[in-house]
Amino acid sequence: MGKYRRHFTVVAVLVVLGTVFMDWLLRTVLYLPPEASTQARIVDGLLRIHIALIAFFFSLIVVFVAYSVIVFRARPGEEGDGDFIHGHTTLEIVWTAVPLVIVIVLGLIGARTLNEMTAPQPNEMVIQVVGRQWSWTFTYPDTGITSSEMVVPVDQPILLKMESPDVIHSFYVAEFRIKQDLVPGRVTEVRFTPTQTGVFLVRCAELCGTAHADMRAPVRVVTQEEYQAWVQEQSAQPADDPVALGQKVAETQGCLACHSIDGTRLVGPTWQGLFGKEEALEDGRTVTVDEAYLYRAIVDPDAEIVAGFPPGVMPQNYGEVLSEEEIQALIEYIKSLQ
Ligand code: HEC
Ligand SMILES: [Cu+2]
Repeated sequence: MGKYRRHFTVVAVLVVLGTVFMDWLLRTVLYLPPEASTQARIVDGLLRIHIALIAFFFSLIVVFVAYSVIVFRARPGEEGDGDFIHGHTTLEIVWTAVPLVIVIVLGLIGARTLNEMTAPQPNEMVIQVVGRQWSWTFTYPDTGITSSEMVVPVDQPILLKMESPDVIHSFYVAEFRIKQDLVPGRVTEVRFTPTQTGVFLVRCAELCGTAHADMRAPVRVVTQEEYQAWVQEQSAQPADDPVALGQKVAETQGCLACHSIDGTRLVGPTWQGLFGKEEALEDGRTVTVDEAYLYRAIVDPDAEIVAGFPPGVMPQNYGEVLSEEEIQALIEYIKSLQ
């Protein structure tokens, strides 16, 4: 060791400098979206610890290798063998114990972070979330409001209870740093407390089929007053206007994720100009679109398949989940889209 002291000192200094540089570099190049929830701050704290450790080990390894290659290289004419070293018990104990301690400590910090993120908060607001192929619906049990966008007051602790009727989806809002799977047959939960007003985006983070990439919904974080105003506005829906009700149902049941109302071809046929049209079917027949056809198309989608569109994609259970009034309202809404 004695004759290498100078080398070790130089290497130690280089490792420290390398760590500081790498830590700075990683924090600069790794783009993180704004922190918009209490959970975001907690997660980013954990991330910072990890980045510092990554910077240290990267620097440790690269500096040792580079220093050895450059300083201890064979000079021209140097033909002899290097020192023969057989094992080093102290070194082996150290490089086993140190990583072990690091992994255990990170595990403990991780567990504490998870606990903090999932801890129940005082006066939580519960929102029921349904994620399906390929849309999101948010229901507020307190007020009975159902919406295709999530609106929440800033600084209000939120508890989401989430369900999926079809396949696995994942609720992910980057600015909140939360991600939680929705698993068919189970209710999964996730908590967050938004700390900034603004519009954020829920994205489905679990590949769930054709229109997975379109499975997005806005989360609007607003002031308490704006939230109250939104609740008023939503509660004052004209329930006796079937077209308005139909539009609402189409938004919240995810119909509009697959059917456009402006002529665009999405996963399913557009609803624009649908009523009264001569529709070509996959089996070669042509039918006139009337109320009875629309009714069948909604409750038993695979009975008649529109030419050029896939069978089995449109959910088969609308006959069970929608009330008769809602189906009639949907038909009125489609009729209004001329
Ligand atoms: C996951 C995608 C998807 C969703 C969600 C969806 N549909 Fe469809 N829909 C389709 C596809 C694909 C077709 C064409 C194949 C067929 O005829 O079944 C279709 C066909 C239809 C048709 C016949 C259209 C035509 O041109 O003749 C109607 C009407 C319809 N859907 C209504 C609805 C209603 C109402 C909802 C919501 C309650 C809904 N759909 C939800 C995919 C979807
Ligand atoms: Cu999904």
